[in-house]
Amino acid sequence: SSNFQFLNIAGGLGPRQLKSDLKKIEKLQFISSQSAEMSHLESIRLALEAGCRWIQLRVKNQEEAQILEIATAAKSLCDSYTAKLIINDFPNIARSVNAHGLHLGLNDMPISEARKIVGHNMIIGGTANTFEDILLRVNEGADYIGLGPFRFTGTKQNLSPILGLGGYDELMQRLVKTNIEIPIIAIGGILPDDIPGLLATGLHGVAMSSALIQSKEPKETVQKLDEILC
Ligand code: 3NM
Repeated sequence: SSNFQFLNIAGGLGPRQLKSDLKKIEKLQFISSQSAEMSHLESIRLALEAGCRWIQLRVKNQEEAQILEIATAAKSLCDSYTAKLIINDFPNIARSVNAHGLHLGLNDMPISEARKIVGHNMIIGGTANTFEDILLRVNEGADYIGLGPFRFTGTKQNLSPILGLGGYDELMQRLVKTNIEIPIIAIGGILPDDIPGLLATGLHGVAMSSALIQSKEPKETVQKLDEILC
């Protein structure tokens, strides 16, 4: 691809660096959601306009054909902002629209299975709530972990037990005692003011939906988040 050529001319990067560049995990992730006021695509446009460059399309309770349609539109929207698009739950859709990544929940197919569908260059993230979930995801070949929920949120149904700051602290401390290195993203009811405390536990970044959608000044919010997360 042209990306490959550019990187080689510019930096003479080898395959290892090239792969890690393709699989770079951003520190701020936006999760799409739908409400009476806003469609998934509108929420994605809001996040992109605000400056977010990592978007997860998370559509629940719709037919796969319909999700494919939304994903196709989301991909061209994200491309026009040079943002990464991650598709929740559907490896075949992630592959069809040539998304940057796939995210799988606790009850979805194993990451190792999904890997056969999407190939080795696609980012795959996995949800976790416990230390055992994290280890399973790592063993299956996840590229990042979404660990949550931080606090109660109405955005996700069937929420796992709430971790709170203490929960992250404990899990991150257990993780440093292993030789596992994987980016961990906190998720679930996170507000901008929570982030410094979360980062102090050793997390890589955060995923947010409602805090961004409900922000009165999304652009200022993302600017502030980027400053905290850099
Ligand atoms: N997963 P908001 S919490 C998609 O705990 C998702 O695994 C969660 O949206 C988990 O920022 C969540 O509005 C919702 O709470 C994130």
